[in-house]
Amino acid sequence: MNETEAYEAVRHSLKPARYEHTRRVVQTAEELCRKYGGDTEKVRKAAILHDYAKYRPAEEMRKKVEEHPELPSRLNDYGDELLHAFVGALFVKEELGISDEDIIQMIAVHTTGRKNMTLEEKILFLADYIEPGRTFSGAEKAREAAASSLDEGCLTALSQTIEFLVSKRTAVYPDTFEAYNDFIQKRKDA
Ligand code: DGI
Ligand code: FE
Ligand code: FE
Repeated sequence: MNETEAYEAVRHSLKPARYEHTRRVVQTAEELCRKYGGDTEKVRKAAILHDYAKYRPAEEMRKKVEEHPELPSRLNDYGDELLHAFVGALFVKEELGISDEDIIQMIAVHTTGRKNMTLEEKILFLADYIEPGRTFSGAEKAREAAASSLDEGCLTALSQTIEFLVSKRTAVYPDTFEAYNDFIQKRKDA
C-alpha cells in the first residue's frame, strides 16, 4: 500500500476534522524526523494510519481484545480512548495488509507510549501531541521542549497527559507510567 492508498483508506474511515489532524501529524512527524533522524518513510506511513480506528465502535474493539491473545487483555480494564491505538494497529494489519512491524508498533503505542520507545515511536507519539491544531495550553509547553530535545518533548507530553487524566480521576494505563518513569530515569541531568 502506497501513501496515496493509505490516505484514501483513512479518508473513508475518518471525519474531515480528524483527517486534517492526520495530515498535520504527518507534517509534524516529518519535521521531527528531519531534526532528530528516524526512518521518514515508515514514520509517514504510520502517521497517515495512526488514527485509522478512531471511529470504530468500542464494543467491536473490546471484542477483538478478548479474541486476540496478542492484544494486551488488560486494555479492557481501561478507557475507550486507548482502543483505537492498539486495536487500530491490528486492523491496519488485517484490513489494509500492512506487515511492517515497526509501523504496526508505532500505531499501537501512539496514545500511551511505553518503556524503551524506539526513535520512530517517540516521533509519532510527540507529533500527535504537538501538531499545530492542538490548542490546549500544554501543547505549547511540549512544543518548546520538543524544540531542543525529543525525549524532553515526550516527557512533557507524558507528564501533562498523566496530570490531565489524574485531574479527571481517569485510570492511567500502566505503559504510560512506565514510559514516564523511563524518560525520567534516562534523563542526562537526573
Ligand atoms: O487520537 P488522538 O485524539 O489524536 O490522540 P491520542 O491517541 O493521544 O488520544 C488522546 C486521548 O487518550 C485523550 O482523551 C487522553 C487519552 N489517554 C492518553 N493516555 C491515556 C489515556 N487514557 C487513559 N485512560 N489512560 C492513558 O494512559
Ligand atoms: Fe490517536
Ligand atoms: Fe491522532
